[in-house]
Amino acid sequence: MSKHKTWLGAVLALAALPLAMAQAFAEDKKPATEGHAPAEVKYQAGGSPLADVDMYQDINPKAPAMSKAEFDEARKIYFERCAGCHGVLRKGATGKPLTPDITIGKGTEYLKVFIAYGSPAGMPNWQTSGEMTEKQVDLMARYVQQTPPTPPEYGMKDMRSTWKVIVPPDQRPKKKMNNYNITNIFSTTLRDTGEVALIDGDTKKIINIVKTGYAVHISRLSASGRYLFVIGRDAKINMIDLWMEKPDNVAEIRVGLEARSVDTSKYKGYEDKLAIAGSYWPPQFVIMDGDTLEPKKIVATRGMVVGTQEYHPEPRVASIVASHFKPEFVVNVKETGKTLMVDYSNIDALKITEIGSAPFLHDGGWDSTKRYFLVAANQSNKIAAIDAKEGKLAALIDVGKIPHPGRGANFTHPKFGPVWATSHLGADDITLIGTDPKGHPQQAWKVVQVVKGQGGGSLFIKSHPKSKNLWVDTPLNPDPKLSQSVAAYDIGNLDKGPQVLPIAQWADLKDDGAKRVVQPEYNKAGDEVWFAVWSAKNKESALVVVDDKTLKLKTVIKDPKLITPTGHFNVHNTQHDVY
Ligand code: DHE
Repeated sequence: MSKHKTWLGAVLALAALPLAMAQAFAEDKKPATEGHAPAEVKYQAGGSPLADVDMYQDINPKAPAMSKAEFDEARKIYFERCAGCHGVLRKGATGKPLTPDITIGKGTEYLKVFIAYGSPAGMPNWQTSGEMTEKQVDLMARYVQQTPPTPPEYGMKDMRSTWKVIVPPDQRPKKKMNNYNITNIFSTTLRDTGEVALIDGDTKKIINIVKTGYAVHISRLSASGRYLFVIGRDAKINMIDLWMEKPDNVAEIRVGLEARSVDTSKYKGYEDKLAIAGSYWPPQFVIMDGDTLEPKKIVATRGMVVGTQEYHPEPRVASIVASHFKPEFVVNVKETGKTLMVDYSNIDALKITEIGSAPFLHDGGWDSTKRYFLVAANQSNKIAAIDAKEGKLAALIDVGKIPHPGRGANFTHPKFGPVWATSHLGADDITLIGTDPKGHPQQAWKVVQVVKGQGGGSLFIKSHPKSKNLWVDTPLNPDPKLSQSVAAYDIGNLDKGPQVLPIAQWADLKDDGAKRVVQPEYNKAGDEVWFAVWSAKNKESALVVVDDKTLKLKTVIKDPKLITPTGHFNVHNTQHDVY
């Protein structure tokens, strides 16, 4: 059934509701998710590891009755399906706030309709899409009227109890013990098995499959390129030593209950000294020892939102990068819209410069000089350019709907000089921003060109200093033709439009299914581009390697162990922030 029809159904059903409820509904026509693309809503509504965590719960006498078993089932569904948009404490993020002061007034019948049929603003139609039963919808309608259960805090004692040094530094190799060209290894996320595949970029052979956290998210490299850090959504960090005969885990820790980001110190004199991870829950970041992961300093990110200066109880830590200009970590806090420049030169007297831009900060990357960090404030449709040298906001730039750059792409535009580019989840725009205030002051921090992409639902864009191409994926576009292909643009002639490569078709997989083509990533030499063809857990997936010069298929990497590959991170390019 189309979204339109389901919405009509909802309106008809609403007509049967008492007048007061319908009025409440009419006043409620501007939900927080207004205008959000279905791709974006689906993307945010990923499962949270908090589903299985014990939480404090009080009883609200005004809320409808629920048995303990019903409450537990509903809580699990909430954290698996709803928390990504509505927030852990239901205070609202991409989705509307769902706190009892709002929901009790609306009542169970109203809420049931909303959950079952969704809204044109982006709330999924959980029942009519078949994803929830009528019984589950009733359960959820009653659940969101209860006081939101609060997950526990997670401090130093908890971290230390999970911290394991598997191979202590003095027992690790003194030199590289393998013959791999480790600078060209790829760390590929195997999302649903909680593992990464380490793949030799030269031979395309799997070196090792390493156990990591749940729904593993990203990999980052230490400044020296020796250690690989992997973080799972369950906030588990694995530290892998690439010098070992067979690279494997040497340390691990759980830094929270839910997380997405990790990085390590890269400033001269601090190489490999410290690591940092940010968590979604609790809202905080932790600085750790760079060769053992021993937790040293935890800093909360709760505080005021930029602009409104209202308190937010759960500002999640999104992207983190290490500055090349100062001994600083650049920590981007989603809900408050603040970038924290965390000076790690003395963590006992920590100095933090707080730079406000716009909510909700998500992902981003350096410009080609690595002085400016460009981060997407995705729900604000803006890119914030942070000047890491001066420690201030260089500019806040309006772009298309829901920018999602990954780390973005840097290249020299034939007319406008150095630019950084982002694609979008909610629009088919590829937006190019001038990044050279000295050489091209007219263009600096301005949108110099918007190139037409294949469609919305894009997550990642990539180029390489040695390449003449710009690659843009569209894995969340509802049209399989787009989600299963990738667009390659000639940087010298962007107006010509892209050459579209049928990557999923080239993978020649034996099963049907989503086969989303996700995240272009270059090899070290910059002459190959790797893509994941991401199928469901029980279906065949692959990595497809394309020749960057000829745009022809080079290799397909298949293995029964390559289950749900998504992101992949080349050691050299990740270590040196090349993109
Ligand atoms: Fe990601 C980066 C959060 C869903 C693949 N993702 C990031 C970053 C954040 C983030 C904050 C930046 C980390 C950094 O740079 O330090 N991602 C989230 C979510 O909150 C979200 C929307 C929902 C969720 O439940 O996690 C989400 N992400 C996804 C996916 O569904 C993707 C496509 C597949 C997967 O593996 O889960 C996905 N995210 C990635 C990848 C990167 C990433 C590959 C790193 C990009 C890069 O080039 O650095």
